[in-house]
Amino acid sequence: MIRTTPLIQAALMGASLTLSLPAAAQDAELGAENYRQADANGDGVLVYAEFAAFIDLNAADGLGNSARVSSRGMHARAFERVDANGDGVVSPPELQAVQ
Ligand SMILES: [Ca+2]
Ligand SMILES: [Ca+2]
Repeated sequence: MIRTTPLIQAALMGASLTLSLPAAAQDAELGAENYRQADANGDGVLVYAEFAAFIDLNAADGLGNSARVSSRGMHARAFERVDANGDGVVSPPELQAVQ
C-alpha cells in the first residue's frame, strides 16, 4: 500500500509554478522538480525553511554548489544572497539571477 504524503500530493497537483528554464538542461529540470518539492505550501515562492529544503534536495542531486552550502550549513547566508529584494521569500526570478 502506497501512502501519499501531503508534500507529494502538492507536487502531483502541479501547482501553477512554471520555471522558464532550458528544457534541454537536465540539471535545470532536476532543480525545477526540487523546487516544486521544496515549496511545501505550493505558493510558488520559498520561505527560508522551504529554501533550506531546496538546497538539501539540490545537494542530494549534486546540483551547483548546493552540496557545499549544505555541508557547511550556509543556508541562511545563501538565502540572504538569493533574496535580492529582501522580502523574506525567494522567487524563481531571484534564483535564476544567481545561477
Ligand atoms: Ca512556499
Ligand atoms: Ca525575494
